[in-house]
Amino acid sequence: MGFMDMREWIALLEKEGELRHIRTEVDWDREIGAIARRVLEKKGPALIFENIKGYRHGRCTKLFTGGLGSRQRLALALGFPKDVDNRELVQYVMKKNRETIAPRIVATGPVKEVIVRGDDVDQHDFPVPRWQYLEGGRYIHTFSGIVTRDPDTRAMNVGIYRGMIGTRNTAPFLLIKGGQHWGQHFVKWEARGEVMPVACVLGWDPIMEFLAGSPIPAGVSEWDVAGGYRGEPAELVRCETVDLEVPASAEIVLEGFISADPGTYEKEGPFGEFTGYVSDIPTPRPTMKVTCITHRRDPIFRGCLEGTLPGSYSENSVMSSVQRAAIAWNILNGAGIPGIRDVFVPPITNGVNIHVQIKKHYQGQPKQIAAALWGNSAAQYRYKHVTVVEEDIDPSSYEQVDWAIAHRVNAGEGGIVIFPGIFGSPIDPSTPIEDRDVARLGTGLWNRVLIDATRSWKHEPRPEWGGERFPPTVRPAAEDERRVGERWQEYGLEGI
Ligand SMILES: Cc1cc2nc3c(=O)[nH]c(=O)nc-3n(C[C@H](O)[C@H](O)[C@H](O)COP(=O)(O)O)c2cc1C
Ligand SMILES: [Mn+2]
Repeated sequence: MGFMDMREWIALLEKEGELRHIRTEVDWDREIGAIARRVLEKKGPALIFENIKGYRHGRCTKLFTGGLGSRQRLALALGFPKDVDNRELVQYVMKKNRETIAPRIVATGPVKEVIVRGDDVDQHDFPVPRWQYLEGGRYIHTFSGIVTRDPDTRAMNVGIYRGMIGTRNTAPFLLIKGGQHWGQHFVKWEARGEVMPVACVLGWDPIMEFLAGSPIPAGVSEWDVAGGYRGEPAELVRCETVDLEVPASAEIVLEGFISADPGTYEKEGPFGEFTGYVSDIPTPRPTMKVTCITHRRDPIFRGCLEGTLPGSYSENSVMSSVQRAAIAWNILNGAGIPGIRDVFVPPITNGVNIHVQIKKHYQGQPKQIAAALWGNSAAQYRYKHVTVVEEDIDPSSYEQVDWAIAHRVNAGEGGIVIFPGIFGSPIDPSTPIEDRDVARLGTGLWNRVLIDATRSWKHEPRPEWGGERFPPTVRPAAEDERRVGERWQEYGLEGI
């Protein structure tokens, strides 16, 4: 299942009643972002803005956002009914993440309808929002697939990394050298004394953002995995000015390069981050120099409002709730851990918290689960708090998980385990600033926590508890529930 391009995806949303056109004039400066926030709060539809102040005419007049802003729309993008359950969707993604179909290179495509080079390049030609009033600029890359190539293997990577308009043809990015795949490429290009070629893809099959926003294993090209999801090769065209390939039916592509010379760095930030907090002061960052822009006729700009708050789930958090669960489950399977029943990532946490449901096979299994997750690079920004429950607890129910935490956790007996000083997110506001110093430490440092909310096997099974290690619950006996159910009307309790 896949879409030819973003227009086909928009057409499906329209048919499903999941899209609104906004034809009233709106300002790219703060107003679009505030509308998008309110629509997320109201669990509303995807939006196309068609009348943006200063962009009534010109190169680009439309902006699309919120396509993956609900679980229902994510299900549609993956070819499922809107009400598919977590486990089914996560298991599909686990399988598809491991399938690859290599892309096909084609001579040309709609993305080449207009080509802009050299002095004609001006990123201000696009209706790029300042999404939030505290942000340091207009964030052109919030939902772009950023393409780079490993100079050794030639494999391409596609990741979502935020970038802001600097000057007409420059864009500083949050480029972290450590865990992120383009960061690993950047280090290799730097070692060669060369600049890193970059292509930024705005708007294509939503599978692109779904894959680019979460870690597919290093060395595996997201273009190949996208082919697996689509069931046919992605059709790519060669870029004009860099040795990279991009989808032939993308809306907009910006080509260029990033130098490791700090003299080329420009200031980036503040930005409203996925945590729901606005990041620190503007910081000098690796900066893309744009050499060429190609786009479709009448292109549609694609961006997202980042940042999750209670009651308002960003596109990232909706995607992460499925993708980060699938990635974790594949890691646990790869580690050979038995008995994994379900994995749930609460969308409000973006995968910083994760709940794993198991059939307990042995004492110490929850610690093995936490160790496997924390030992994987996919844990760079995620899986800070791992909670493990047994099969009688629904991991997607806070109430059930909380009950298990209240009555099955013995913190001093290994129920709470802290793993201090391990690699982690540099953008977590709960981490002291000195532990977020990427320049000094190479990454952020986290104190991770396991909450083992499974019943301890150190407790002796007792005959009076039916051979269990924990006492029976207050639930009535099955036969009593049945009898009462049968006589419900007789009691005069029908309708209750
Ligand atoms: C909307 C959005 C914005 C993101 N911004 C950044 C960012 O600025 N820097 C970063 O390193 N990761 C960012 N991420 C997370 C990366 O996309 C994610 O870690 C992904 O795995 C990167 O691709 P890679 O694994 O191929 O490196 C963002 C994700 C989303 C969905
Ligand atoms: Mn990758």
